[in-house]
Amino acid sequence: MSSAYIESILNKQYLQKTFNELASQRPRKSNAINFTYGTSGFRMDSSKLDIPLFATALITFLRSLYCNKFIGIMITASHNPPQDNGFKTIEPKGEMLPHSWESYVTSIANSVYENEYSKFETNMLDIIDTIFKAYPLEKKDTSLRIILGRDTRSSSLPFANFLNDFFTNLTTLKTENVIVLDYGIVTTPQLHFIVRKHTADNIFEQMDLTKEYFDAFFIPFIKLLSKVAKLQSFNTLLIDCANGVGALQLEKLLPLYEKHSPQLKLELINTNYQDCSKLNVECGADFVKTNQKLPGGISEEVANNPNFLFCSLDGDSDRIIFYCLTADKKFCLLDGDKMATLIGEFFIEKLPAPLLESIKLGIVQTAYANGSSTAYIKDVLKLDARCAKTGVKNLHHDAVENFDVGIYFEANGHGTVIFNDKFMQALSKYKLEEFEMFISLINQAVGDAITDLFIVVIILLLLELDPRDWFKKYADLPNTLIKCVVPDRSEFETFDYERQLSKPIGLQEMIDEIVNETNNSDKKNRCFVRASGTEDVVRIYCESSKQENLTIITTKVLEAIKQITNK
Ligand code: NG1
Ligand code: ZN
Repeated sequence: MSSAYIESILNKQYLQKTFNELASQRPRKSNAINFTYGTSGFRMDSSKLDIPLFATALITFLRSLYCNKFIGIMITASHNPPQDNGFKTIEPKGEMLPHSWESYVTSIANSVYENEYSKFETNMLDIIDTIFKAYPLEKKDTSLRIILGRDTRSSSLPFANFLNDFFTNLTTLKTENVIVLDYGIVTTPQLHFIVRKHTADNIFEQMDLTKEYFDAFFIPFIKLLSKVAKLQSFNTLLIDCANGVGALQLEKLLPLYEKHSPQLKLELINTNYQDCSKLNVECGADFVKTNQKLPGGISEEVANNPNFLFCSLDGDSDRIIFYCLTADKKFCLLDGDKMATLIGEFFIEKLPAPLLESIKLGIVQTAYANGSSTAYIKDVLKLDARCAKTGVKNLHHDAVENFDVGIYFEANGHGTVIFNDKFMQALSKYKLEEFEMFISLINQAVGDAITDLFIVVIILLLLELDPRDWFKKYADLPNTLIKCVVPDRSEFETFDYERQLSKPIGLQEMIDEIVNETNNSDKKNRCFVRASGTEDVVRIYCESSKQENLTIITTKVLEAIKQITNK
């Protein structure tokens, strides 16, 4: 396939017309936005997303023709505020867009400003040409296969409608070769599952795959729950749904769950997904992790009830954070680091020693993992702990490349476990029926709040572990994560898995000095700065064994950033 072929099946008039309509509403180059397709796609205030939407649509069109398979687009801005939105594409097997294509989609979005509108067509075709020079393919029996999904935001439906129209009108391919399936409001992990399923089973029409998704993970969950003799430490799990899609999906699941008369009660709060202005507001995984306090919607009586374990999902249900209160009302955060270590511990406890010795089991974290968790993994669990760049895509790759069983989690609660054939073959030699069932709870394709919920609950119940004892496994170092607005965040370049800055020149040396000045004998001060991929800010993370050091360090680092960026 070549760009000439693509050109021959493009409805260029429609493309140009659509583009002109969008571009005419945009500011000219002088006050243009520099769009970046990061690890979580495009994400920003929904009013600015028209060009990124166009770019995402076009790259998805090209990618689908190139792969000749289904490609998904998820419309969501995850934990961001209600006015934001975003898009990311999902590959045929459920993965994220390959890195090189991320730069193509970024170029398409930014080409809008680099050229007069009249030159648009040539420029677009140049980009398409570059892509197909890098990825030549001879086949011509192509078809366009797209799957759409969205979260509950008010801007998500108009974006989905645009995409439906766009794909239907963009090509001169025969209608039977253009398949656009719109799955409506789904969680991000559900859409990954759906795309994967269409690819694996060669399904060409829309089916009830959200039911299949639930069956795949929910049935083993129910079976494992029935093996728990008696609930010991908590009897109710209160799920904060962030007023998002998790509420809609779990409300469907709850009646099925209750039919099994389980001992463990599941209760949902913050379920008002119909009111888009409430999404992630004073609730949800990000709110709880950042503020280290209970979300809105929990009564005093429930908060004080020792039989409750709590958890919060984020806006598109791919992250989850657990928490509980001690008898003296201390808030205990059970975040991604705590989940990764819990799962590691469960594997160590349940797998026979010879099997454990024959495989590589390890944990992948990011620079944001608390230093105490990393020390616990290495010193207590005696597992390999690796650091990857922010974004689950990076953790996933690292886990696949380095481990037979790779547990990966970002501190914010986004992660899962992957295992390879070597592990599955080794496991099959032992008759570990319960453990095999446990394995089937895991959504290996992507971090998934709902399946992570099942995993954690089952581990706690099977290990008879009180959530407060889980919390006590190690004590987090005091830490803080703040944002800083800078003139141009693209000036911040990092190395060493984002733990150090190479640019702006001189800033890393200043940070090192600030960190060393206040270091205690334990040398546990740590501070790093990196540009966010999802917000127009840089993030400053700092941890220390002494709480009072945090303000001292971050205040000085903020001053250093100001000094350097205002030069
Ligand atoms: P950025 O904005 O690049 O820091 C945030 C989270 C990531 C990841 C992405 C995608 C932190 C510090 N960063 O990325 O972990 O979840 O959003 O949602 O939590
Ligand atoms: Zn999310």
